[in-house]
Amino acid sequence: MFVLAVILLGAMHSCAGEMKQETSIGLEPVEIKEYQGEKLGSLQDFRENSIKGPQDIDIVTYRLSLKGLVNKPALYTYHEAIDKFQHYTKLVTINCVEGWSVKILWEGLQLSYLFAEAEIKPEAKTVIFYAHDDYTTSLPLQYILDNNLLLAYKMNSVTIPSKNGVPFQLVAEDKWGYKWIKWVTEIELSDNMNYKGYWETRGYSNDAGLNKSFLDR
Ligand SMILES: Nc1nc2c(c(=O)[nH]1)N[C@H]1C(S)=C(S)[C@@H](COP(=O)(O)O)O[C@H]1N2
Ligand SMILES: [Mo]
Repeated sequence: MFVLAVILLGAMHSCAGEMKQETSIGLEPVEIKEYQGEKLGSLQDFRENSIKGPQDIDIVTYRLSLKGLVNKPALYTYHEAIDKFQHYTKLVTINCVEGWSVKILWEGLQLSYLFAEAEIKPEAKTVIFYAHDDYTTSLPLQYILDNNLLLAYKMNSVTIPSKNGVPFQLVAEDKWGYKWIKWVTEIELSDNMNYKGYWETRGYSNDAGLNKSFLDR
């Protein structure tokens, strides 16, 4: 059922007009509005401010790469990644430095399991993420492990729409929105603790803790 929905969604992208009719008959996933008594934000609440605008990713040719300081580099198709690892849900709010925030129920893979599968080398200290729009960011390996960070493919029970980062968006809880990289294509284990991503090289704090100013001083 899920696989079918994804195939139909994929097809919808390429031949919008005809397929739309089909997906609305029972298969269209519905965004949930509440979770365990808590009111959720909506996908409509996000403001699109990505560096190159929404990306159009072909889920059929898409690959997720795990590389760098690992014994077993890996290359997964969308379905391989989703089928191989256990799924987790988390209720987390994303906060953009522009002053808006959205509380979303995220569903995704736990990065620590992808790392375990790739067999991280002891020298690895930092995780660098690369996206389809050439956006990059990084986070300390320890922070990712301590917080069981998710690589999400669903938000509010629907597959992440392309504008919001299909196929994967990082749920970087307790960090400002610019750490929540969308359209993730590559994950590199590195020993470079000073690596700076797109916004970090433009003056935003590399720590990006929500409890601090995002301006690097
Ligand atoms: N690939 C990519 N990921 C990105 C960005 C981007 O420009 N490109 N912008 C970041 C910023 S600044 C924020 S606040 C969040 C916003 O998520 P949204 O675009 O889904 O609202 O995405 C982050 N992830
Ligand atoms: Mo942001």
